[in-house]
Amino acid sequence: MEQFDFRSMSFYQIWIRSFADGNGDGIGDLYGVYDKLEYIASLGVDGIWFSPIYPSPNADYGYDISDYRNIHPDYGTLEQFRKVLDRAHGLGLKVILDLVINHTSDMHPWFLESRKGRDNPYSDYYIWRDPKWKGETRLPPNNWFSQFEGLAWEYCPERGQYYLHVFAKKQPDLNMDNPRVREEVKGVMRFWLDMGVDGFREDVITYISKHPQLPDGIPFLPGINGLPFYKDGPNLMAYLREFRAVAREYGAVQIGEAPMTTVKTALTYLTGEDRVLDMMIQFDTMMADCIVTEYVHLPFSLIRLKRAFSKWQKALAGKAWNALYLENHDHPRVISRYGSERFWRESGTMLAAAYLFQQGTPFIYQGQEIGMTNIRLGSIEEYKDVSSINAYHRFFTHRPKEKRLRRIHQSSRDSARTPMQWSGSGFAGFSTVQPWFAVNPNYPAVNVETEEKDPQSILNFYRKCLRLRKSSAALLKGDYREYCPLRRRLYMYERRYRSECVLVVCSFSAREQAWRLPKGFAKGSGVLLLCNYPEEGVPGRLRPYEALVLRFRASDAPAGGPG
Ligand SMILES: [Ca+2]
Repeated sequence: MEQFDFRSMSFYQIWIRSFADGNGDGIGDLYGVYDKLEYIASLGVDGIWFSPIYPSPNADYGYDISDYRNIHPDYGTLEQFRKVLDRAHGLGLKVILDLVINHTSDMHPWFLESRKGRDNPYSDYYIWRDPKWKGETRLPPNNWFSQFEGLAWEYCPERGQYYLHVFAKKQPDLNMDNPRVREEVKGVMRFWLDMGVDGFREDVITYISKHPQLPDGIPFLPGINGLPFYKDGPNLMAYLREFRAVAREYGAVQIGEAPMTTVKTALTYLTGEDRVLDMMIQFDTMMADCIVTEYVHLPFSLIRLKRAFSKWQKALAGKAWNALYLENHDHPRVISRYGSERFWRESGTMLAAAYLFQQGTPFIYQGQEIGMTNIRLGSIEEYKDVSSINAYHRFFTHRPKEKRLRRIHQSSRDSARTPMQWSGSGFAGFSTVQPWFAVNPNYPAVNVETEEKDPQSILNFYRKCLRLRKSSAALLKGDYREYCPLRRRLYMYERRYRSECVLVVCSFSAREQAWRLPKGFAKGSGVLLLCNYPEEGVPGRLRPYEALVLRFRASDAPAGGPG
């Protein structure tokens, strides 16, 4: 079946537990989602990506699945999901589910069987290895660390073997080399595609094929020392081809999450006759204020961000398609990172313009469109996320508590997981009872209801941007070109298609700064399509975090191909 036109679309990501509580138990659910579908459609997006909604013990909030073919009882039922799906389709929204097949929950029936012994039908569904012995001491099969907590191996006395978990202990890695496991994956895909789901976002999909020997990793790289032996493994392409064949029958779209991937590697999956993925979620644009993960913090560098933006824009140009995002459930809020909480509205709107007009399909994470910011909880006990809690207890333990907590404030994924702020009333209108997780105290000012009424709000700016993107061939399919890449506080890029040229100018500064049209643009010929300040400014000066979007005829713009 032919694929739908995902390139002209944009998607809204729902992390359901914190989106909207429809049945009054303090937990977001599909009843709440159902009630908010009109709101989502009103943003101008064309689809929804649901982070996992399946049964899960929530060791990693849904990314530890215990049943691939059902809905978590906290979130509703299959029947309610069908209602959401039908209504979403009725509103013209595609629905994409998270496919998490690198690992399951340790409570998945497959694992419960697998751990029992070496001779049952599920014995080889996971990656089991014998211990290494050093005299009387039992050691794990290799020195890999888990990305979430401690070593990547957990001993199971029942089997007398270790199982591999690249993430949390309660997330055993599936053995994708077992053809039966791959058949299970295909069965799961068909189950949801038959129901009418339009595609999948595939969690850490580049990790599913492990090096057959599982050799020791570099010892001094905590967290990711085994990465070279489980990322882009020898059989990955073959397995992705198998899954692609299923998706192709349905015209389903596949978006692969690929931590630490390079453009060169990404292109192998995104191009060629047997293109196995439609888009990839790269992490480079999340690294402008950190190294490898947010927990290793650096001051924000616009140069680094621009380099990441332009690297992907150029490398994929004419060959493949980008997935654009600045936020998701795995990263702190972008205003608190790359913008300014002091210039909250200005930087929140500017950041929208900085990425929504690039080449690619934009993803907007729940709450991003109203400018939600990081939460700063008073103690580590109030945090919920396994990786945040582990980072606090494991690293920099010699430092005073306040400093360690400040690091969590900066880096925790939990900042993306506070309840969605719908209104200024109790619990931010998310629920009628105490929500499962802390509400950001800024909700009386930052919420949907207030921003609906304000034409200058971040919310309405997102709407304007998405509408503009849809109406412009240059923004949808034009070439990308960056100007003044060395300016430390200014990001300027152009999109051009045939006679239309759109120039996007973004200030990343809390102060006024000078700017001028790049050489070759005819002065006074640009039409201002969008600005994030209500009043007109002074020519040649950008106000704090100002964003301008200007349209030119290509004949009034500099010649030359995209640089
Ligand atoms: Ca609920």
